[in-house]
Amino acid sequence: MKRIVTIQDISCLGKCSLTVALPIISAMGVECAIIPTAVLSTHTMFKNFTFHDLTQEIEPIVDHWKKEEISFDAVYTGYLGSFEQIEIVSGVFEKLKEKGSLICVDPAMADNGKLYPAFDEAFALKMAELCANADYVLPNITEAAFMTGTEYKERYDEEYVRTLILALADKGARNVILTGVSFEEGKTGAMSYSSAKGEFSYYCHEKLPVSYHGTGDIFSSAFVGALMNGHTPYEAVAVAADYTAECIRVTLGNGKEKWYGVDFEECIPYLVKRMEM
Ligand code: PXL
Repeated sequence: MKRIVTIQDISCLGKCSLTVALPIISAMGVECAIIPTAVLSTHTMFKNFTFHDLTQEIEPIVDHWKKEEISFDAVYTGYLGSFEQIEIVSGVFEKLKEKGSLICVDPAMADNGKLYPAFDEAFALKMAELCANADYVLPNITEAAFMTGTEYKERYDEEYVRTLILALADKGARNVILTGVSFEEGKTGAMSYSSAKGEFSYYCHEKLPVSYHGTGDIFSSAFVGALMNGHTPYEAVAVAADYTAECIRVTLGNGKEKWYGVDFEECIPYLVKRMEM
């Protein structure tokens, strides 16, 4: 069985970060070790959330694993809370990276043209440094714009998207998967770029009329799970995109608030079937 480790916070309620990565990756038949970077009562879109930092735990956990000679097929990072955590995680990549292990970075820090409440532009540039060491980076357009100092555009063409991706690839990321890329009404998808091949590819599907919180985490978790199941990067993007869209479709019918997150649990049977296609 493949084994990965994901490094991100536990938002105890609100369906994002570790509470989605762990069940999704496990359901895909991949062992999912975790390094929780902080414990919050909810994600930061709720008011009055509690926060307990676990930065000091990260290195001792990794050092223990090194002594036990544990290895990982992938290291996948999501929401990180501070400059210090990014620095530490960058060192963790060095410690845990072995021949063939993949580094996947989701710079979960912004959406819809805005940084999440805890972050500023300097933080985005620091996150870009972490992305430079990654095999796969999985930003949305807002995150890619902040990390490359590019103007965020709500309406754009293919040239804008390619420029954004190339700017990230130039910083060192080996593969860029830009999510939420839409060129026509009613459709959305992900534009991927491989630096080694110098090739772009685009996977698109139906765009549903609502966007829910936490769907970036769902996409990245399913992408990592599909890669670990031997899918090509293009197929892994397709699995992740179709699963995310299915989660949104199901949640729409359930009448939930959009900041709460999607009912990804209901779609796990779909994900498992979709992986076999
Ligand atoms: O879904 C990304 C995410 C993860 N973790 C925390 C968050 C968010 C987005 O707001 O606040 C704590």
